[in-house]
Formats: sequence, C-alpha cells, structure tokens
Amino acid sequence: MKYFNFGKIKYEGPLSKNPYSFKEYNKDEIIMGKKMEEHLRFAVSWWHTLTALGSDPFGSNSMTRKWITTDPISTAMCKIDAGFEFMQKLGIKYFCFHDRDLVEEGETLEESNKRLDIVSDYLLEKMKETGIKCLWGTANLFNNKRFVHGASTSPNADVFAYSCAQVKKAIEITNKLGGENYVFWGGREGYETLLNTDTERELNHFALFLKMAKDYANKIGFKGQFLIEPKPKEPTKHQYDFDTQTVLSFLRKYGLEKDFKVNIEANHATLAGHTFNHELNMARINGVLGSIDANKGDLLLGWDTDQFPTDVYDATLCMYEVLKNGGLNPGGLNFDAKVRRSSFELDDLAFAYISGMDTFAKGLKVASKLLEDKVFEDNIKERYKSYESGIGKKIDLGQVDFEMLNDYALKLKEIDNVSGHQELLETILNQYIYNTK
Ligand code: XLS
Ligand code: NI
Ligand code: NI
Repeated sequence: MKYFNFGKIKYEGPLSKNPYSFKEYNKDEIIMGKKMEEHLRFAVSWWHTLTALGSDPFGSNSMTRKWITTDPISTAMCKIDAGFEFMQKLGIKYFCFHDRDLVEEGETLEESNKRLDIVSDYLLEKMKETGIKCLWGTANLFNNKRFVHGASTSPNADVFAYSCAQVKKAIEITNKLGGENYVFWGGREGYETLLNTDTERELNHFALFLKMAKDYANKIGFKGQFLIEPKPKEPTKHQYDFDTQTVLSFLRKYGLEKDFKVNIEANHATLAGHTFNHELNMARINGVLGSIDANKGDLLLGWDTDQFPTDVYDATLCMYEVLKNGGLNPGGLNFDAKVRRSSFELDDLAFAYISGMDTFAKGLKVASKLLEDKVFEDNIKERYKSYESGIGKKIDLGQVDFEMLNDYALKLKEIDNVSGHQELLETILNQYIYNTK
C-alpha cells in the first residue's frame, strides 16, 4: 500500500515553482570535496513525522494518518511502510526513533520488549532492502506516568531500575539496527522544587545510570556514539542537562567526558537563552559536537515548538560550525520538527521536509564560501594579533606572572583598542547569503 500521492522529490533549482521539488538541495553536488548528502546526513524523526497527530494541551488530534490503526503491531508495521516510502521519496537516508515510537508499549515490560523484537525484525528487513540507516535510537523515559518524578533521577528506586531495563533494551534494538549513535535526552531528569529534592543524590544516580549504559553497550559490542541532548526546561522546570557547558561540567565531575558527546537542538539552545550558534560553538571547541536536532523555535513563545528550520542565517552559522568541526559523521541532522497543528494534510509533511532540507543545503553552500574565503578567520586573526608577539606571546605561552604583568602595565601610556566592526561583518555575511548560488 502507498500512503503518499506525490512522487520522488527532485532537485529543480532555485527558480522552480514546483512545490514538490528541491530548490537548493542537490544531493550529489560537491561542496568542499564531499557530496552535499554526505555533509548533511538528514534524518526523519519517527515521533514527529509518523506518530504525532497534532494534539496540544487545548485540543485533540487534528491529523488523520492512514497508517495508524487500533492494533499496535499493525500500526507499527504500517508506520514502517509509510516512513520508508516517505524517506525514499525525499531521498532521506537516515531515521531516528524512541523505542515507544516504533511500537506502543505493552501491559508489561516483557510484552513491550517482545513487541520491539517483532517490529525491529521488519524494520531491519526494510533497511536492508532500501539502504536506509538508523542515525540514532533512544528510550522514551518521560511519557508513562511511572516517570512522573523522573527516570534515573526519580526518588523511587524501582523507577531507576525500570529505566535501566528500558534503556538496556533500547540499546540492544539500536545495535540490532546498526544505529550510528544512541541519544540520551533527559526527559524528566530535573526537578520542580528543592523543597522535596535531593539534587546531589539525583545527579549521582544520573551519572551511575549513564555509566552503566555505556558499560552495557561495550559489553554487547555496540559501536555507536553516545550523545546527551541538552535542554534547559520542559517538561521539568529545571532540567539537569541545561546546556552544553552544564553537561560538560557534569560529565567531567563523574569522569564520563570521554564517553559522551552532545546532540545540539536549535530550539533547546534558544530556550536556554543562547543562540543555536553559541551551543554548537561551545560543543565544537570542547570536542563534543556529535550531532544536531535541526529545528527552530518561536522566540515569542517560551516552549519547545519544534518547527521546521527555515532560517537561512541560522542554518549558515550552523553549517559553518559543522564544517569547522570537520563534519558531523557519525552524527547527522535530525529533523526533530513537526508540522503545525493546522498543517494537517499529508503533503504538508513533504513541504516541511523540503523547506528544512533546502534551508540547510543553502546554509552549507554559504558556509563553505565563507570558509573558503576565510571571511571571519582573517578578521579574527587580526583581532587577536597582540598575542602573536611581545607580551601577548608570553601570555599565551604561560611565561608570565602577576608581578611581571604589573611591571609591564605600569609602563603603558595609553591603551589602543580597535573596533570590532560587528556591523561590517554582518553586512558581509548578508552579502554571502545574497550572492551564493
Ligand atoms: C525533546 C527532545 C526529544 C529528543 C529525543 O524536547 O528534543 O525529542 O530529541 O528524546
Ligand atoms: Ni531533540
Ligand atoms: Ni526538543
């Protein structure tokens, strides 16, 4: 059975008026020696694309999806058919999933695990047939009411044990599917009030849980990269994985920094009061930029709206960090994004993915030009040139102390500063966006 009426989406160039075509994403085009599709490694999110039906806290489902029936196993199988048809038509080579998006959980953990075995057999078959791969898997440790106080950070030891068991299975399934990464987004790992919370104990538990997950992955030979996805709030008021730097200090405290990188989501960055660009940069300079959840938030709303990314400026600065990172592989760009509740027709899914893919393709092209021309590099180099010789060089080499610097400062007459030229640089950036074909 076919679910989507449109055919294969092809590249038709920037002037095409066909809504079922790519304007910028030309998968085989070579950018800095690599195909566009190898740079971008786009992935479909199983939850937003195949599972969500448009409900929100004020309204029920607004979407009808023919693959969703009343039987959980047949729904799971039909979702796979729909998902693979969609990915093939859009030319997307990866997908990401939570265990519970693949198939609804059963009455017991055992039943849920059995369902996952059945469904993943079929998924694997489809993957072999099409060459589509798994970018990452994860466990949903937030939806069921048992996680009301958190998962590994729950005050209830039974919930801790259950969470470990669920992640054990999710890693096994991700391994079976050859997943290239495994993600931990701390769903309800956080707190609402300190009046009832032992944060120190909860963080100790969180670290133990992550360590055991890594040990188990090693034990079963899972080679995928482990990623933590920072988010500052929602669903809890204060999520423990607030942002990249918070995650880094947590990992370092518990000696986990070698085993985990981060998955940066644009909307989570802005919720933390950062730009997307800032989070990517912090991850990159600390050597932990692993993968990206490509979406955008609404700056006027205070929650995770998970919209499809359409902002070329942000995508450009994102791909600039990605290129400077030497790429994302084995990570990729997962569209952790959903169509608006009012965009309930099936084809809206295609329009959404096309716009996201075109946006990042454009961002990649502009970023590569900026890098090739060393637009910011040259300027930055110039800005820090006082560290290339004299006292600056000594500072960088660590050959100074307070007394020496005091002697030096006492001899200074007037200190000269140079403008940062922010507006000029912004104009140049815009010029690259206007002129990149
Ligand atoms: C929620 C997160 C989630 C993760 C995977 O805000 O973005 O979707 O990406 O659990
Ligand atoms: Ni995400
Ligand atoms: Ni999110």
